[in-house]
Amino acid sequence: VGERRQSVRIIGAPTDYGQDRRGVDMGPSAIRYGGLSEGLSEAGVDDEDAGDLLVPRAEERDAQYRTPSKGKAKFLRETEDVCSRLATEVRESIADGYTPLVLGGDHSVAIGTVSGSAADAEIGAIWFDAHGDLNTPTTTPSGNVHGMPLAALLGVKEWDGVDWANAPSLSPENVAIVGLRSVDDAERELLRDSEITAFTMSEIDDRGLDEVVDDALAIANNGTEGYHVSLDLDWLDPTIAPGVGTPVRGGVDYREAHHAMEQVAVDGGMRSMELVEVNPTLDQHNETAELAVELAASAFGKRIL
Ligand code: B3U
Ligand code: MN
Ligand code: MN
Repeated sequence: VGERRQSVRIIGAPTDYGQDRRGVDMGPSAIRYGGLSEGLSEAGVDDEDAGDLLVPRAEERDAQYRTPSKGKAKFLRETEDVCSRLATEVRESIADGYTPLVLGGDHSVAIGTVSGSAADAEIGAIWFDAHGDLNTPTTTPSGNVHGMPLAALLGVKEWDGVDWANAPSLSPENVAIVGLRSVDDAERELLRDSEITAFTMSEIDDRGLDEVVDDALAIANNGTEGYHVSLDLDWLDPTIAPGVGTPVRGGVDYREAHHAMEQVAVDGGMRSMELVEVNPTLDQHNETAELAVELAASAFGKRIL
C-alpha cells in the first residue's frame, strides 16, 4: 500500500535584473507552456502551482545601477527584494512538506531559492552551469548579478554589507559545480583557494558524466540534510538549448543531461530545485523550455519503463 507521493510546489520568479539580455523574465511562462505540470505528473509527483512572484519590470525602475558599498551590481536593491520574498516562499514550501521547484528568471534568483532552502537545514548544492557564478561586485566584468549568486551564497567577503551575505547558506566543501567551461580570472583564483569542487567539461570528457555526478552527489550529501539542484540551461550545449542569454559551446548533450538528472532522482536527496536562464525570445519553438521540463521530470523520477 502506497508510499507517499512526493509533492512539488512550483514558484515562478520572473526576473531579468541579473543580466543584459531582456526576455528571461518570460522563462516561467515558457516552462509552464512547455508542459511542466504534465511532465511532473509523468514523473509520478503531485504538483501545485503557487504562481509567480510579483516582479516590477526593469523599465519601471531607475535604470541606474544600485551599487553596494564597493564595486558594481546592477539592480541590486530589486534583486535583494525579489530574493528575500522568494526565500520565504521556498522555506515555507519545505516546511509545508513540498519540494520547491523555482522557475527563473535569471540565475540571480538562486540567492533567494538557496537561502530559503538552507534556512532550516545544512544543505549542499549541485550547480549545473557553464559558468562559475562566483564573481562579486568587485570582480564582476559585467555588473550582472547572475554571474555572482554562488559567491553570494557562500558569503564571499566582497558581498559584505549586503544582507544576504551575512549568513552564508552554503559551505564550500558541500558545493559542486558541474560542466564548467567559462571562467573569469577572479573566479579561477577563488576556485583555487576554496574548497568548492568544480568539474569542468574536460573532466567530464575524461571521466564521463556518470562518474562526475556520483562525485558531485557525494559532495553535496556529505554531512548535510540534502541538497539544492541549480540547473542553468546554459549548462547544455547550445545546439540543444539555444534559448539562453549567454550560450557557451561545448556543453553536455541530451542523453548525458537526462542521465545526470536520473542519477539525482535515484539518489533521492534533492531538497529544492530551480530552472533558470530560459529566454524564450532567443529560443526556437520553445525547445529550451521544453528541455527544461523534460530534465525536471527526470530529476523528479520519470522513467521510460
Ligand atoms: N562570468 C561572466 C559571464 C556570465 C556569468 N554567468 C553568465 N554569464 N550566465 C559575468 O558576467 O560574471
Ligand atoms: Mn548561472
Ligand atoms: Mn551559466
